[in-house]
Amino acid sequence: MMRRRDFLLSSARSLAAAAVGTTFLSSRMAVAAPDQNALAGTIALNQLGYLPSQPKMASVRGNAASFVIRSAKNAVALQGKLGEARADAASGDTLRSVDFSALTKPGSYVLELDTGERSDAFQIGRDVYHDALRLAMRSYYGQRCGCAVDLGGGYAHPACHMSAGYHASSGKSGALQNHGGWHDAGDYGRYIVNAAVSTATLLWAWELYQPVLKTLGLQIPESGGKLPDYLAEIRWNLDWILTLQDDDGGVWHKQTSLQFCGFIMPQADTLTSYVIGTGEPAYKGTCASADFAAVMAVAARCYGSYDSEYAKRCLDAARKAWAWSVKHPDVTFHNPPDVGTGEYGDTDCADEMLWAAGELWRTTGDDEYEKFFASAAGKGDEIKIAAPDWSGVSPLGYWSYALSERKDAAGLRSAIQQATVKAAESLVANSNSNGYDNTLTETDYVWGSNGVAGNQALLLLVANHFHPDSSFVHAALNNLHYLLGRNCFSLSWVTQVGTRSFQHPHHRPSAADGITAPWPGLLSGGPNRRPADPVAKTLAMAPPMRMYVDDSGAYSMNEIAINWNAPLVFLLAAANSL
Ligand code: 9MR
Ligand code: ZN
Repeated sequence: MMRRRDFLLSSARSLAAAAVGTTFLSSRMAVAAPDQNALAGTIALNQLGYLPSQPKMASVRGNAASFVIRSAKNAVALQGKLGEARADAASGDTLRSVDFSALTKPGSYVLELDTGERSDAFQIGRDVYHDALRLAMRSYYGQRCGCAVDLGGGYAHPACHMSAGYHASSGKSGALQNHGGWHDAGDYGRYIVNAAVSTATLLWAWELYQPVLKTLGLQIPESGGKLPDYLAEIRWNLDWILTLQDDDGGVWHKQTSLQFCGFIMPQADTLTSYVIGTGEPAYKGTCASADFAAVMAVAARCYGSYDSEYAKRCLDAARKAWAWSVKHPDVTFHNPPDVGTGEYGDTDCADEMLWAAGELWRTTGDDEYEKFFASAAGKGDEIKIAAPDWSGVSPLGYWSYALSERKDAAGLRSAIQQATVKAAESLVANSNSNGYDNTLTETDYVWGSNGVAGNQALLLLVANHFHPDSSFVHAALNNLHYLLGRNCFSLSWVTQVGTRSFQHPHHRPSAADGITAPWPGLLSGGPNRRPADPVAKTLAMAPPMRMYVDDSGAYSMNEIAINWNAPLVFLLAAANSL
């Protein structure tokens, strides 16, 4: 749960950012501080549009007083007044809202203000988010490592990172035959902690929104095989995760090069990809092993009806990783001295253990796991629920326990549900108290704040599962609207989704492929009130939502990552199930 505070960001990382294609970077470096206000328009709404039966709200900066919604034939479909002006602290904007929920007829529309300003066209329809779901999920195929990838449109690369070896910190030496998994983010590293959380989030979406995900076509090499595309794509990552388990059951922390490579295509990165460990016995780490146990326990549930042998393999691996974690409950990971790639450092693995126990119990019903869970869990009011993230996974443990249909001998289910509902209510209150109606508070604008928005939506949707409440669903959808354009930049933070989407992710293939538009379906990390890279640090300090720039060098604001896309897929799966 506790992150290692690594304020000293690896200099290698900064160098990597500086290695962006020279013309591109030098032209950008010639300009002074990037202007984070430059992107703002006047109307901010979900650029894809809205579901017919759900609320439809836009936020407007400036002095408009009334609006009309025009149909594709320019007819007035609805008209009305804007809400009272209110100051929004997160952005510094003064905003009025436009409520056009009364319009339910499917079609293409434009929002027009009495000031003459018009939005881009948006849709009302039941399938408005279907393509976004497909692209956000298909982006994982684009992140595949160790095989050729071809998304079409030139977004392609031959097999990458095939040469692997054991780093001395792993307790082993020599070469290793393994490849696969998903590149973590804009870099080409693969990290068990983050891979496990991301993969489990996607599998959770499968468990809750299966009808929509079962038929989702992803055009991947496995399409047409025995698994639905959704599970086939996820299996690609599970298979690599399995290779990082040692014979004794423990799991190494990560597999990366020693330092980040430059801004080159993956196949051009010939650095050896090392299995990296803690540098001293037992070499594997507790957080990685417990997260591994958790995701493999989830996988055992999801794949059983398609491939019972694979499900058994996942469960056996989960049990072994669990046993190792119980024997080694507090082996934390820090980068060895010669390694400068992402750390995913976490000094407390108790929440990872709780999560693994919850998932293993849900999958198997074995006493051992329930006993551990009951003794590690808070009781009653002590159960604190907040949105999960890569370093804080206790909510996933609690929810897994509470979602199980097994007899609740420990008597915790209702306390977990109540704590979750309480957390959801406070997110709804946040959403009601700011001008863009998202659930973020000012301190939530951290590195990966768009992932926070996604995970808060996930919390709301789980709460809605325990205790159906339309305000939970509305608040979750508000975060989708925020990510797709209802924000202070009127920018969609998903590449190639929406009419004005961000263009310059910190994503090596997008920068190095010679194609102008970035790879599709990727969620930007988003605003970060604590700039932590050389480009971000040139920004003028501003309210937290404004601490963002669409620049591929700004990795603390504009990187993409598998753990941010996963709650987006979850949210889109929910939105497509309404
Ligand atoms: O998402 C991580 C964020 O919470 C941390 O503050 C940040 C700095 O340690 O690292 C982020 O994770 C990065 C990882 O270390 C390497 N791959 C890219 C990830 C996203 O920026
Ligand atoms: Zn690769």
